[in-house]
Amino acid sequence: GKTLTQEASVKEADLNNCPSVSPYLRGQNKLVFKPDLTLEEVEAKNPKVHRGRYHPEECKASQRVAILIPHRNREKHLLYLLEHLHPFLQRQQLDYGIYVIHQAGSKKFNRAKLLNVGYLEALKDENWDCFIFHDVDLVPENDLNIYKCEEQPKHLVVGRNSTGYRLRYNGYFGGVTALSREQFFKVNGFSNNYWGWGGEDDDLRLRVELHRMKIIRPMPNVGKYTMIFHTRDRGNEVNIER
Ligand code: UD2
Ligand code: MN
Repeated sequence: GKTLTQEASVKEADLNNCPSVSPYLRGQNKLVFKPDLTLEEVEAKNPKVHRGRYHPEECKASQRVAILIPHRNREKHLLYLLEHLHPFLQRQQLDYGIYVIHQAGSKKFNRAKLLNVGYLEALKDENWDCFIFHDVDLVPENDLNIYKCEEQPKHLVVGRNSTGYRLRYNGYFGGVTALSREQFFKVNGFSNNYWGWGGEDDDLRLRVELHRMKIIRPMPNVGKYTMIFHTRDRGNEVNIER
């Protein structure tokens, strides 16, 4: 007879594709951040997540999506983001993995380089189709904001609470972006040379434009985020040479 693994892979292959629009979406959601939230609670609420990964059991997802989060010294923000992001991604019926890329030590922070590292390391696990480059402090408010890649690079943060939900400036490409494996490869990733705050997001936009790609965005009522309040971190001072 068949072994268990053979049986499982046969079943997986037999699954229908997930519908183009997930039946579990809810739209705009009111976010609540509990000050005493613990990692144990987040884990208990997500029994189907294993080592940061999940895939729908009822259907075959169209893309495998890696979420990359640059991180240092933002434990509370990370917890809030994980609490909201896991159910959010599951409602979208995605096959996903969340990677936290931590910068050790106290030298200048380099968000872009961490994300490059994340891209290369994640590809050792799985041939991910799509990468979401995700600030730790931005929580999506609307699950119609789909965490999948498109024909063109996508900027998911049209607006956030602290800027009246308007685009910060023309060409703004910071916060949360979605590029396919090929799109990110084509632009040769981020620059590794931005130490401290700022500039790396505009640099990525220029790379995208130089390769004649066009940035797309969701509708303003969909691309809404709450940025958890913070001041500038020590070790991430403004890069005056940006
Ligand atoms: C803006 C952009 C961000 C990036 C940054 C300039 C938005 C919403 N975000 O964020 O994408 O372009 O400007 O570099 O416009 N981080 C840590 N620990 C630190 C420092 C930074 O984990 O000590 C990570 C964390 O994921 C954080 C991200 O880096 O969200 C960006 O840093 P920020 O939140 O201090 O900068 P902000 O909000 O101006
Ligand atoms: Mn921030």
